[in-house]
Formats: sequence, C-alpha cells, structure tokens
Amino acid sequence: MYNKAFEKESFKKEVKDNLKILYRKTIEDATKQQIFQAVSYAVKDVIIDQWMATQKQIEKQDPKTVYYLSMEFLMGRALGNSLINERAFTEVKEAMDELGFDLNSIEDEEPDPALGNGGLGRLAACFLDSLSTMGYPAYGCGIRYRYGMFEQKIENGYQLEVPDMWLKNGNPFEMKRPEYATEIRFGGTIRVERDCQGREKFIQENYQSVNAIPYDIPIVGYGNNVVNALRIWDAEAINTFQLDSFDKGDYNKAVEQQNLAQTIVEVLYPNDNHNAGKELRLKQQYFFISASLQRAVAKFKEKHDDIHRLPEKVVFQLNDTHPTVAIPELMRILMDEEGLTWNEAWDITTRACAYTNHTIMSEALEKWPIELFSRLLPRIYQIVEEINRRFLIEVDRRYPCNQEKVKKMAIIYDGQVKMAHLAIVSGFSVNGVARLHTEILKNQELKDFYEMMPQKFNNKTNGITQRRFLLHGNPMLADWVTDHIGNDWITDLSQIRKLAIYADDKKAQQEVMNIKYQNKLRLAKYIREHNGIEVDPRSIFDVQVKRLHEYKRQLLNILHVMHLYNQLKEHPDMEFYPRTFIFGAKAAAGYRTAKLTIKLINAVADVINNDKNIGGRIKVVFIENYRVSNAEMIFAASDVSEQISTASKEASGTGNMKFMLNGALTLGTMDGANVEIVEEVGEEHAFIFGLSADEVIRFENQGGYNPMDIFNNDQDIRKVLMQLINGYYSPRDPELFRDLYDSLLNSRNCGRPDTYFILKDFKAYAEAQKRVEWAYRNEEGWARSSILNIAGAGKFSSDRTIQEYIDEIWHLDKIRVEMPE
Ligand code: HBZ
Repeated sequence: MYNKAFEKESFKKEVKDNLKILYRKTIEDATKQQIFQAVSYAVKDVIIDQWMATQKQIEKQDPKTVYYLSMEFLMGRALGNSLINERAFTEVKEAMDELGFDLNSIEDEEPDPALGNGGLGRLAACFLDSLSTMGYPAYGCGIRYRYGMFEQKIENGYQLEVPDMWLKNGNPFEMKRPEYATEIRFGGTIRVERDCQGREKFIQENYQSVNAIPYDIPIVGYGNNVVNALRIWDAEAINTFQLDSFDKGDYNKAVEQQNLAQTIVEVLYPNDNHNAGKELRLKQQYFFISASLQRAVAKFKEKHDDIHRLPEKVVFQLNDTHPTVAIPELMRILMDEEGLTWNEAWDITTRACAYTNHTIMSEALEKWPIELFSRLLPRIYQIVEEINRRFLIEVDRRYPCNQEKVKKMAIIYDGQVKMAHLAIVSGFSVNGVARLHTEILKNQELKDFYEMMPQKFNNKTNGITQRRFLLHGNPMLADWVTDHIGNDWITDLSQIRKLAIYADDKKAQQEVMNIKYQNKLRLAKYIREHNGIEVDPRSIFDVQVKRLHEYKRQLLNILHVMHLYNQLKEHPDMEFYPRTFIFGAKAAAGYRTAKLTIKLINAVADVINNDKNIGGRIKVVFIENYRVSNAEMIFAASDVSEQISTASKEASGTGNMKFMLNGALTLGTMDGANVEIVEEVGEEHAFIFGLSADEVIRFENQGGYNPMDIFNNDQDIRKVLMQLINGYYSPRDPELFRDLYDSLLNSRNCGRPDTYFILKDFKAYAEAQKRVEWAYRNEEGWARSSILNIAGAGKFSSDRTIQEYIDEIWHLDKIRVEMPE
C-alpha cells in the first residue's frame, strides 16, 4: 500500500536538493515556506511522470473526454491531498519527521486556492478528484483569478474583507502552457461579406482583444497513476506597448487592451446564489469559455478530420448557467471558423452540451440586458437571437398562438437574455443536484420546459470525495474504519455500510466516541488559538458552517441560542447539557443582512461567553475565515450538523454529507439532499423539523403568512425579538439589529416579512434541539447513531455521482495508466 516513487531516503535528498536549487539554502536555515515549496516540487516531480504517462495513454486510446466548464473550482490545498492520492502521506510524514519537520505544519504553509464561493465550486473540485480516481479523462476549465475568495477578518464583531493573495509565493503545482495561448475578442462590429459561393461570412471589426494563457494544475487520481488537468486561464495584453507610437488611436487602444487584460481575471465575484449582473462578469465568462472551446476544438482536430464527430469524443458540462455562452460560442466556432451550416453546427452543439442547475433562488438567475450583451459579444448575440427565433417557432408549433408560453420560455424577452433558457433549449441534458431539487425544477420552476422536453431532465444527487473529507481530514476515524472493514471504502464508499454491524458493539461505540473526542480537542485548541475562547470538549459541538445567506437561516440558529440563554438566566438550575455553538460563514461583501447576522452572532457570543453566571454551559464561537482547510478539521470534530435551510431553497447541500461521513447527526429540514440522507440513515438517527417544501411553496403561493400572530402569541419568541431592538446585545447602539427585526416582522422593500419562515419554524426547531439534548445524554444511543451515520454515508461519495453522470450523460471511456518499474 505504499508508493515506491516516494522512497524515503531519495525523497529527503530531493527536498534538500530543491532547497539548494530554489533558494541556495540548507535544510537548517530554510524557512517553513521554503520547505513547503521544496517538498511540493519533490511531489510534483513524481506527479509529472504520471501526468506524462496519462497523456501518452490518452494519445494512444483517444477516449471520450469531459470538459467541466466552471467559473469556480474551490480546490483547497494541493500538497496533502496529492500525497493522500499518491498513497504516500505516511511515508512522506515520516521522511519529514526525520528531517525535523511536522508535515501538518508544512501543509499549513500552503495558501488555500479558493477560486470558488461555496458548494458549487467545491462540488467541481470533488468531481475532478473522482474523475481522476475512477480513471476518466477530464479537463476542468476555469479562470486563474489573481485574487480568490476574500480572506475574512472579524474586527469588533464585523466582517472585513482582505484580498486573498494566493499567488504571492507562486504556485508550485501549476504549469504555464504559453504554447496554447489564444486570442479572445470583445466588442466592435460585425461586417457581413459573401464568399464566391454566395455564403455569408461574419467578420468582427474594431474589437478589443486579450490573450488567454492557460495554466495547468494536476489532478491526481487515487493510487492509479491517472493525472488529469485543471486548466485555468490567465489574461495578458495582446500587443505590447508601442511607446514610440504617436498615433493617438493606437495608443488609446493599446492602453485599453492592457487594462482589459489586467482587470478581466483580477477577482472572483464573492456572491453565491446572487447575480449582480456586472459587465465584467460577462467578460470573464466569455473569456474563459472562448479560450477553453477554441482549445478543445483544436485538440479534437489534431486527431480527427471530421468535425461532425465532435460529440463522440467531447462533452461539455456547464456548471450552472455561468458558462452558458459556450453554446453560442461553439456555434460560432463551427460556423464562422469551420465553415459548417447552421443545421450542422446546431446538431453538434446540442449533442455536446449539458447543463446542471444548482439553485431555484430567483435572484441567482442570470439575465443580461440585450444592450450590454450585444455590445460586448456582437456575433454571439446574433447567434443567440437566431437560436431564440428558431426555438419560438417550435414553441408556436407546440402551443399555437400562446403568448403566455412565449413570455415564460423565450430566451430573449423583455430586453433580456435569459441564460438558463438558453442552456435548457440548447443542451441535451438538464439536471438538478438532489432528488427533491430536480422534482421542484420539473414541477415548478422549469415546468414549461419539462412539459415540452421531458427527456432532457434528470437528477444527479451531489456527492463529496471521501479522500479529502475522511482520509485526509479525519485520519483517526479513517484508520478506525479501515481496521474494521478494510480499505476498499477509499475508492468504493458503498463498502462503508459494513460498519453497521458495529453500531451495537460497546467497544466500537467507545472507540468512535473517543476519536470524536480527540478531534474535538484538536478543534478546541484551534479555537483557543484563534478566538481566545476556552470551550469544553465534553460539551455538544453544534456546528453550522456554510456561506451566510438568509435562506440558510443562520439567524434561526442564533435566535435559538438567545432563547436558550434566556431560559438559563430565568431558570439557573434547569437541566441543561453544555453546548458549544460553532458558526463559520463568509457573507458576500455587499450583502447587508448577511453581514449584520455575523455581527449579531459575535455580539451574542460576547455576552454569553463572558457571563460568569451560567457556568460556561453555553459557548458561542464564530470561526474566522471559514474555508476548505479548516472545514476538514471542523467536520471531524462535530456532533451536530445544522442543515436548517427553508425547505425547497437549498438545492442539495454538500456540507451535510461531510458531517455525516464524519459521524455527526443531522439537525435539519426536509430540504435538498437532507431528504436522501435521512432515507439512508433512518429518521430515528437524525433530528428533522419544520415546514416541508410543499408547505413552504403553498404559503408562498398564498403570498406568505403573518408572523405577527407568532410574535403576539409566543412569549419566548417575543422576548428574543425584543432583544434585537432593546440593546440587550448592543447597549451602545440599541438600533443596531433593527433591520434583522424588521426582516422578520415588517414587509421591507415591498417584500413579505419573514420570507424564510424563521418564526414559523422556530418552535419546531427548539423542540428538535431538545430532542438533540436528550439523545446526547444517552451516550450509547448517540454512539450508535453516529456509527450508523458513517455507515449510511456510502451513497454520498462523488464517485457515485460521477458514475451516474458517466452512465447517463457523458458516456466516457475509461483509461488505464501503467508506470514503468
Ligand atoms: O451548489 C450551491 C447550492 O446552493 C447547494 O445547495 C449545492 O449543494 C451546491 C452544489 O450543487 N450553489 C452555489 O454554491 N452557488 C454559487 O456559489 C453561486 C455562485 C455565483 C452565482 C450563483 C451561484 O452567480
């Protein structure tokens, strides 16, 4: 089970050699960062051989390849993960020990590549891990943002955003590929010419352009020598400055192109489930899509003469609507560059593109004003217009003279280009990301499309990679699992079911609880060091970590904490099992309510943590800068997994699966993949509460409900809500949390009050929390449930998800890569 390429003595020598070559340093006087770099280059050295072998095999076999097109890839650190997948972690850890370094602290030198916001970006990263591990050829295609997701600082309880300079020390794992540089054109005008056969030619003039330069990052499969690439594009100005040019027009254009190149890949938009509609965002989208597609077509043509056969070898998966310009861009390449007719190009495009929907939140839907779209992408716009024209003919054939249908389904309507409609009409597959989500798409959000083209719709319930979130993140539990059922679970998580027979085994129960305790000690230490808060590792670790969004209802959680605190104050002698409430969440920089919720959590934490009279029975911790690297440690240490979104709003969730795999019990609504989690583990091993998706949708169709009834009739809730506006948690500024109060009780911005049914679900939530407490008091029962959760997590491997994409959408060919001895 170990990798010969990482033989200890030669590995140590290579680390030392690298220090010499890179930094002119010996191991004694190198900094930790330099050690990290030297180790990473030594690891990369092994990876490169496998990467070349993979390329050679692909060259020989010519398998069908997926291009996973995504604005986001939330990769997390590469060093530890690569070592895990090389099956060399233990070996290298020992080698580093012998050199006098702790591998974990070397890992901490690596910045988290955070080229994503949350679930959607992390899903893309898990998918790449699974694709390589399962031996399928794949490219991830994205943007090399100079600044990834901002670093969150908490100052005086408020979130501050600090630029994430993840490339500051260079990225040892990436490889620049200047030989694949591609020109990308924006703006200008389209002139139509006719060739000798009278065919129209479309010529873009007076455009601005930038060079797209790819950087490849290796994606190492687990123990199989397969290395795919994440290809992220950087922008460079096309013509270097002609400083001697006195032609003013040229000079201005050169400056503009320089600026365009610099701004286009500057920063990741930090919104999740919200579309700000910024021009630069559309530029980013077209930039990486045009580059990726031009390259994919060129690569296909290196081996094939007949472009009509593209869909036999290539499939493009659109990760939400963000990459949807791929559709008209592929049409453009096929018609304007390859000389195909509309019908030929359409046939190819519609067999090569598939779309995944990740949300039903209306504010996330991408719509571009025609003015902006056609100015920035004039030729692309012409093509979208033609796709729309032809589609509306279809609609009219199916629903003659039905303006209602046109209004609801047109790609261009009301002065806007609707990207979801474009993706659905032009792709051969439309999938949701959990069963409930897909049903809502079919029966509500996309009902009209489902009715017209039901064969396109399918579900692919999300998954996560057990290699990062158990094997790397929770080594003690991983070893325990392997001791009991062998190590096949690493590449076949369905095996983990076999643990179920240990659920009633007293020894197994104690071992699992002890591992949890050790992981809680590790997190308690982190909290002591980062927050200066002392938490009791014997208390219940009750955790909600995810992006901050109203629909995810962190506000429900903290209001309930306020309520518990009130009860403890009123009845100091009540029975109460100590709890540590842990939050971690970034708010989009411009999302005021979300940022105010962070402030509230921290204000509540301040008061409760410093109240000597409650004997430390409640602690509240806000973990600063929640990201992939600290997430791994948090999941491992959690008892309770808070998955409390308003039913119907969370498309799937994937954190829920990471908690489960690490033995936490879910406290959640019947939303997203929670439904399937409960189905796998059994409702008696989770704490389910609240309105169902159907009930929420029914209320929404009635125009909401009246939260005032609850406010007037429920003293506990009233007391908590009054504390938002009487200065209880903000004596110097009693009005500070007024907006949160108003969001629950008063209609703001013509919206309904309590849009997310927080007060409506409060009581059910509080009751579910009581059930949690009583369950935890029964240590054996809890341990049993915890083991059954781990045992029930098999379905939620991204390996399973990817197999479904392959069987039902992509139809890829597997590759095998042997390394010479
Ligand atoms: O995608 C998330 C869903 O909210 C979550 O339920 C699901 O599990 C996950 C994977 O399928 N969606 C996102 O994370 N969405 C974004 O981050 C996003 C980013 C930019 C946008 C829109 C959405 O413009």
